[in-house]
Amino acid sequence: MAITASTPIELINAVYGRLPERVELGRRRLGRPLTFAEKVLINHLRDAEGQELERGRSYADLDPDRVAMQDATAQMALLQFMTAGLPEVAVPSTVHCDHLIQAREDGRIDLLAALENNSEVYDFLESVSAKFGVGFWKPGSGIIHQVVLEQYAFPGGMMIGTDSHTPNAGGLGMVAIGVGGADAVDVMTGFPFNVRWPTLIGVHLTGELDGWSAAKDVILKVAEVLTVKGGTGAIVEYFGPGARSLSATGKATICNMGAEIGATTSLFAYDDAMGRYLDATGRAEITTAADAVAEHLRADDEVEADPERFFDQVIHIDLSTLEPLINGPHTPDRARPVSALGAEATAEGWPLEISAALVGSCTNSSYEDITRAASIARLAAANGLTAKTELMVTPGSERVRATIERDGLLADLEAIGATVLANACGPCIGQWARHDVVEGDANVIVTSYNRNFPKRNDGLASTLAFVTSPETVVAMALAGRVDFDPRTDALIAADGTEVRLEIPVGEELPSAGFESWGTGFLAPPVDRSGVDVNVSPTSDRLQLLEPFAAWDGNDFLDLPVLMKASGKCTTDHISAAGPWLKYRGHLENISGNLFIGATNAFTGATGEGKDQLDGTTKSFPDIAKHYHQAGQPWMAIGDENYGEGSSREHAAMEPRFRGARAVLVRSFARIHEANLKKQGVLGLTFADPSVYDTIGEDDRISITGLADLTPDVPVACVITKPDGTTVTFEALHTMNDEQIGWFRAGGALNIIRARQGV
Ligand code: MIC
Ligand code: SF4
Repeated sequence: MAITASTPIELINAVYGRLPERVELGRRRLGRPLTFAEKVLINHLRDAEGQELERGRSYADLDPDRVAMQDATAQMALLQFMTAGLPEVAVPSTVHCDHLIQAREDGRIDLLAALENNSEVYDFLESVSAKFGVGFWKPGSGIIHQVVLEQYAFPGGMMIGTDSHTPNAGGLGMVAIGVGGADAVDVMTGFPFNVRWPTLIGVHLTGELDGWSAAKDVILKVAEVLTVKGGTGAIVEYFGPGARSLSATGKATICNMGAEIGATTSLFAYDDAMGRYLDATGRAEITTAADAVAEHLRADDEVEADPERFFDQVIHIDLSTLEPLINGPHTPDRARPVSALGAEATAEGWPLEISAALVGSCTNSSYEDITRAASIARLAAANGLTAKTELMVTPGSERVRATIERDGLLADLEAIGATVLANACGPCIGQWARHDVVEGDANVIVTSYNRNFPKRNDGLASTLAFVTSPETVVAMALAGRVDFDPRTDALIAADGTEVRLEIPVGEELPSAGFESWGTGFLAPPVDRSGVDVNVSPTSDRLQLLEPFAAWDGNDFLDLPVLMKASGKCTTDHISAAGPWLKYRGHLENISGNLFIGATNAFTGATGEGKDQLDGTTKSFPDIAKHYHQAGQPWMAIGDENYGEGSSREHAAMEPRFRGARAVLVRSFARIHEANLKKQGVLGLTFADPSVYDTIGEDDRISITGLADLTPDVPVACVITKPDGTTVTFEALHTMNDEQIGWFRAGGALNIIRARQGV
């Protein structure tokens, strides 16, 4: 299998070759027409005849066409792969270096600094990729999802990626699912990808976007309707005439941010816009191949005619009536029209002044996005205006960056004061050396990113982050205030004249084509026998993994509650990013961030609680370390949608490493629940959510009957209060037989190892 910088047409022909037959089989088995997502899934089933297909219940074994990993998660994924005893990966896989570049000065200088500061990790990733036959995209080549969209995604394909925004590739009609590293290891070792057969949410789009409304507003609207947990377990399929009116990159923005509603993935059917994007990115042969099977790369006609019959839920959005929206702070489902933000900010006591404005990220840095944003900047500069706040741009890939530079668009943005950062995640994931504000300074930032959890961008709890489209970010940067509606309000130039912004003008694709491309990709060598992978035993960035111990067969008795989280507890709260990203390859060191962002439900404090062994108050990671050293197993309690956000399996591996036996919550986000299962931690939900309230700081909890763990059968639990009284309750789990096996083995990787005989 040659690992190349793009998906070989032979692979696509093989997928399309079996598609008509699989679609027929799917229609026969389900006895009805199919949605597009169903066609793609059925075409990737390992056992298309035998697999149970009960929505929201059956676990399905699928064979994705490829795996993509970004540097911050690839380290742990590949450290796990290394322990599995295989000579090479079983499916085409790539690593993308994008998360570890810190925004400090500008793109060029920051990239050089990153190459130096992260050399040990980059060398590891490059050599481990070379050793096991993985394609390697060097730092500076771009953000994983943008590079995948430009190079690898294809309509009707299926992939997994160790990043929650992998569904970005749904913009090119791919079923692309974000997973933890252990899931990637399954697929890279030749096992199927196992996921719940999804429920289906249909989003019927009519009308066309106009004025200041952008693709971003579609997903901000959907997130407002569905909330951060409304997509859990579902694939969101967009369809209708409005869907066909959107560019492929606009579709990608919408699918990307489907992660924010917890969806398994989101996708659009193949259409002309996708064909145009494939052609523009040098993949006309894929367009030809897709055109030949186009009828199977969309839902059957009956679906669009009568969607309620086929989807579990249908949302109708008329794009012509969609207003420009902005969401935040702290949660991606809190949207309102841009025009209403000023009043809300005043009522809430949020600052009206903006301290920084950021454009780009994997979500919104397409050619179309930047042309729209630059059109605003050009008009402003021509009228003597500059941004009233710091303005930064993170291009999604070197290909986009070089193209927008060539076409003068970066110059337009720089003319109003923008700084162009590296083609990397940067401030989107806390890689931002920010000096203008400190903790406690209430300040507002606006971004065209996707997440706005507290502390995410700059590590400061006092920063309030709002998410909107790139063009609205630029308009707000020019105003320097959130109470500015670019459609109705005027800006005042230095000479006192009033300037009104015009409607942004975008170009879907560069008329002169994309800049040529080629730098940044390293194919693995043909002869890999001489490649050494070095992990220094004294490194503080990398640490080889020791297998976790198998379950000892005993019930979990009298576990202390190390942490009971109140309210939102995302993976950013459980395992912070920013400065901690440097330890992503060192399980022991990164465990120093365990739960530091979580709100202690007993005290309201952040990141600290009571050590039950010595009665003192300590940081959560210190308590975990103490319990670990003392051999004291423990558990954690969480609220709704626990583990929302990132795919980072560190949020499951750290508790596992420190001795957590169970995590008991009101509800889980999908990827995090899967990550806990994979690592052998019991993920439980309260059968009666009100039991959450009865758990006290000094209570102990026993989880019993574990020898008889059975799918669909609740687990019996007992709370023992400090005065000896007890409360019994039931907890639910979603493990099937195979997953119960992972728990018993002490993690799924131990099963792979056993099968490989290591
Ligand atoms: C994110 O956007 O939160 C990240 C950083 O890309 C994560 C991955 C990670 O934590 O490494 C994600 O989305 O999965
Ligand atoms: Fe990177 Fe941000 Fe995209 Fe995550 S959401 S992949 S941190 S740019």
